[in-house]
Amino acid sequence: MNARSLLFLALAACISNSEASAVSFTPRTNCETQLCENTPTTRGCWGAYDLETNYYKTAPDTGKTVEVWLSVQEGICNQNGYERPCMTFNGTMPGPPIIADWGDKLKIHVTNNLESNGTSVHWHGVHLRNSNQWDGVPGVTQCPIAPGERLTYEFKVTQYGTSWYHSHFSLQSSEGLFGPLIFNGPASANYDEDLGALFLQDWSHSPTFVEWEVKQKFGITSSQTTTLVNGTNTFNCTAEPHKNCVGGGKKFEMVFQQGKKYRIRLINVAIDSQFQFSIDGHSLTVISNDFVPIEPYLADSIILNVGQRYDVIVEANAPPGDYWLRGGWVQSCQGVANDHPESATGIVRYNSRSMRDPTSTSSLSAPVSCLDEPQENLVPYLKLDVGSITDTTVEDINVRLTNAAMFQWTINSSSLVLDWGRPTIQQIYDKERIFPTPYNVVEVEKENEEKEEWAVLVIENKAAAFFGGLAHPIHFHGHDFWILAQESHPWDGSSASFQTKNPVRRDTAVLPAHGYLALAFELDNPGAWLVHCHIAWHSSMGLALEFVESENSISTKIVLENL
Ligand SMILES: *[C@@H]1O[C@H](CO)[C@@H](O)[C@H](O)[C@H]1NC(C)=O
Ligand SMILES: *[C@@H]1O[C@H](CO)[C@@H](O)[C@H](O)[C@H]1NC(C)=O
Ligand SMILES: *[C@@H]1O[C@H](CO)[C@@H](O)[C@H](O)[C@H]1NC(C)=O
Ligand SMILES: *[C@@H]1O[C@H](CO)[C@@H](O)[C@H](O)[C@H]1NC(C)=O
Ligand SMILES: *[C@@H]1O[C@H](CO)[C@@H](O)[C@H](O)[C@H]1NC(C)=O
Ligand SMILES: [Cu+2]
Repeated sequence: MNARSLLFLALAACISNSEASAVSFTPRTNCETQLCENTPTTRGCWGAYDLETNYYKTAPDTGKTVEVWLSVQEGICNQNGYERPCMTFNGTMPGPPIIADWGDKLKIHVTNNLESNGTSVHWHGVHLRNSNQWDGVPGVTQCPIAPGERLTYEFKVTQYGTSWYHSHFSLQSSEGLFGPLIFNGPASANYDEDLGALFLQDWSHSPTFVEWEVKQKFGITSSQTTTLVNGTNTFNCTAEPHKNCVGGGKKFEMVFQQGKKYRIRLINVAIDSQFQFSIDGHSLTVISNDFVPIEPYLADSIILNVGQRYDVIVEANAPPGDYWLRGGWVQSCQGVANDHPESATGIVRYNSRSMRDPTSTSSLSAPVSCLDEPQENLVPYLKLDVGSITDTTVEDINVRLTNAAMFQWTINSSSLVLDWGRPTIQQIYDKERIFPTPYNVVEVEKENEEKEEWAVLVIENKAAAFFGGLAHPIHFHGHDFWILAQESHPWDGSSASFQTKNPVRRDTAVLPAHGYLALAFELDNPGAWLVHCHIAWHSSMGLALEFVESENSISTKIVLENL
C-alpha cells in the first residue's frame, strides 16, 4: 500500500468516526495522522481536522494537558502615566496569555491573593461541555474563592480561536482582572504571523468600586476617564495636574515587516464602551467573530461591542512609514468620554527604530448608532442551520428604582440577585425544585436524548425614554447562539421573519435600542448558564438571567468538594 492510499484510509476512518459521533459529543481519537499541516499558506488545515469539522460535535483529542497557575492580586497600576489601585492576574494588565491547542485539556489553578474580596474566573465564550461547574460564576456555578484559597478549573478545549478570561466577581474585571485566552486551530484565511491578542478598553482613574456607588444612584453618569490599547496609553495631565499623574505612559506599538500578513485578535474588554478599530493606510481581512470562523471579508474598520472578538489579518502593504492604529471610542454609544476618541491610539511602524509620531490621517466616520457589524458580513464558514425548536422564552428589559433610590435593570420585572453561598448548581444537587425568584431561572429541558432540540430566547428592549435608547451587548455562557433576528424596532410577536439558514453565530451580540434580539441555541450542554448584558454596570444592576438546561442531566457531584 502506498502513502497516498494510507492517507485515504486514515481520512475515511475519521469521517466514519465523526458520523458516529453526530448525536453525542465525543472526541475523535484515532486520527492522529497529520493529514494536512497548518502552515502560512494552508491555514485551513489542522491535521486530521479542518475548518469543515463540526466543532459542536467533535474535536481532536491531543492527550495534552496545559497547566497554568494564576495569582489574583492587588497593586498599583500605571498603564498611562496615572497611578491608581488595581487588581491583576500575576501583576500585569492584561494578564498572562493562556494558550492551548484545539483538543487540549486546560488545568488552571487560581489563587486568591486579594486582601478582602472573593474572586472567580470565567472563560468567556468557552462551551465547557459537561463542565458547567467550571464556568466561574459566583452564585451560579460556584462560591467565590475566598482570600488565601485556591481553586483548580479544568476543561477540554473543544473550540478554537480568540477569547479572554476574566473575573466574574462583581466589577473586578474592570479593575484589571482579564487576560488573553487563545486556542490554536485552523483559520479561514492565510497569514504569516500571529501577533496575539489586542485589547481595547476603557479605563477609569478612580477605582471602579468607588464609581459604582455613584453609578447606582444616578444610573447614567460617571463614564470612564480614558482608553487603553492593549493595556497602555499616554495621558495628558497638563489641564488637571494630580499627584497620581506621575508620567511613564506610552502608546502601544506594533512593528510590521513589508509584505507580511499579520493575524491580530481584537477583544473589547470595556466596562461600557463600543470601539471602532482601524489602522490608517491598511485594510482588515476579518476572519472570525467570537469563536466562530467566518467567510473572510474586507473592511476599513470594525466595530466591537463589549465582550466581542474579531480576528483580523492585516497585510503590511503600505509605503513603509509610521501609522496610527485607532481604537476610537464610539461616542454615540454607551459611555460619554471625558477624553477624546482620538486619544485611543497606538502606532504601527515599519521601522522599529523610528521614534516619530505618525502623521497619518483617517477619513473614517464614526457610527451614529450602537449596533453590531452588518449581519450580511458575518457569514459562518461552517454552515449550520437552526434545527427543531422545542422551547421559546420571551423576556423584556426595563429599569426601575428601588426603595433606596438605586437603579436596577430588570428582566420581566425581576432583577438578578444571587446568594453567593447558594449557587444554582448546588440547589440542583440538593434537589431544591424551586429556585428563588431573583435567580431569574428559566428551565429548558431536552426531551428526547436521540434528537437535536433547540431553544429560542427573544429579548425585547422595552425600557422607557432615555433607558430604552441604550443598546445592550448580550452574552451567553456555555453556548454559541444563532441570531434569528436583531432589529431596532419593537417585535410583532411573530417568528415568520426569523433567519434560520446559517445565520450569524457567536456568543455576544447587541440588543439594539428600542428593538429586539432573537437567539436560538441547541440543547446540547446541560448546566446552569448565565445570560447577561456585558456592560458591567448593567449586569451588576441585575440585567441577567440563567438558563437551567436539562436539569436532570447536570452532573454536579464533582464540584461539591469545591463549593
Ligand atoms: C503567575 O505567578 C505565579 C507565582 O505567583 C507563578 O508560579 C506562575 O507561573 C505565574 N503564571 C504565569 C502564567 O505566568
Ligand atoms: C471588593 O473590594 C472593594 C475594594 O477593593 C470593595 O469596595 C468592595 O466592597 C469589595 N466587595 C466585596 C463584595 O467584598
Ligand atoms: C497585547 O498584550 C498581550 C498580553 O500582554 C500580548 O500577549 C500580546 O502579544 C499583545 N498584542 C500585540 C498585538 O502585541
Ligand atoms: C497637553 O495639554 C495641554 C493643555 O491642555 C496642551 O497645551 C499640550 O499641548 C498637551 N500636550 C500634548 C503632548 O498633547
Ligand atoms: C415575560 O413577560 C412576557 C410578557 O408579559 C410573557 O409573555 C413571558 O412569558 C414572560 N417570560 C417568562 C420567562 O416568564
Ligand atoms: Cu446593558
